Amino acid sequence: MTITITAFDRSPDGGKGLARDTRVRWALEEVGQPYEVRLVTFPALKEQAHLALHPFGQIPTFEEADLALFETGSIVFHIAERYFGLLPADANARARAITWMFAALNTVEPPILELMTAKIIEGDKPWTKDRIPLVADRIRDRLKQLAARLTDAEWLDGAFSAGDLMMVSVLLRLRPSGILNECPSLAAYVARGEARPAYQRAFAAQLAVNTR
Ligand code: GTB
Repeated sequence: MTITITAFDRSPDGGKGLARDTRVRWALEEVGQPYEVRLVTFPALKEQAHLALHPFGQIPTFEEADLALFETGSIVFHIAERYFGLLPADANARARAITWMFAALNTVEPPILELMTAKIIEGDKPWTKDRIPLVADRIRDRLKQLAARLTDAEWLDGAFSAGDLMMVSVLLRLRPSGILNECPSLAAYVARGEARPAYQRAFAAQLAVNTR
């Protein structure tokens, strides 16, 4: 059955891995599942055909046979559950890997998104200059806690899992801010994720779309 995902017709970052189809592409590459991509323009995101798939008018979505999903957490979890390679077989290890997926999305990503919002969407507001350092410090707190748990391990809990895929995906959005490099062990963790052949294939495919 063909898997089809949606991605930006033109990503604002020029296809450098920051848009969220990257994590879905990466998951599919890790489990060795081929997929097709339907490119969507910004206006088309808010049209009925796309809203029927994604109630918030965003990318990415995932379709396979009669299943349609939105939200990268749900999509990556579904891929990890259905195909071999992203979740350990042991039930407890599996539960911990899933916990790291939630931690990435619910605990680490929110302040990172706040920083993006402060810089990009609210960049011209009078409070932005004062707000950015506060948000940046909240991110630094999370990074310190995460680095304390990771120590010098390669991955968060044993072998690479969907938890690492999600955590690396969330953290790499920090690189342009310089905050990631303040924490060398996490910068190295992200670099290990990006060095995986599956990530490289996902990145190259997204870049190709945006440089066509
Ligand atoms: N919670 C949802 C999920 O995880 O799937 C969030 C999905 C989401 O934010 N999608 C964004 C989108 O469709 C694209 S990824 N936005 C259009 C809209 O809301 O109208 C966010 C994103 C976009 C571009 C860059 N970039 O170019 O730097 C970075 C991140």
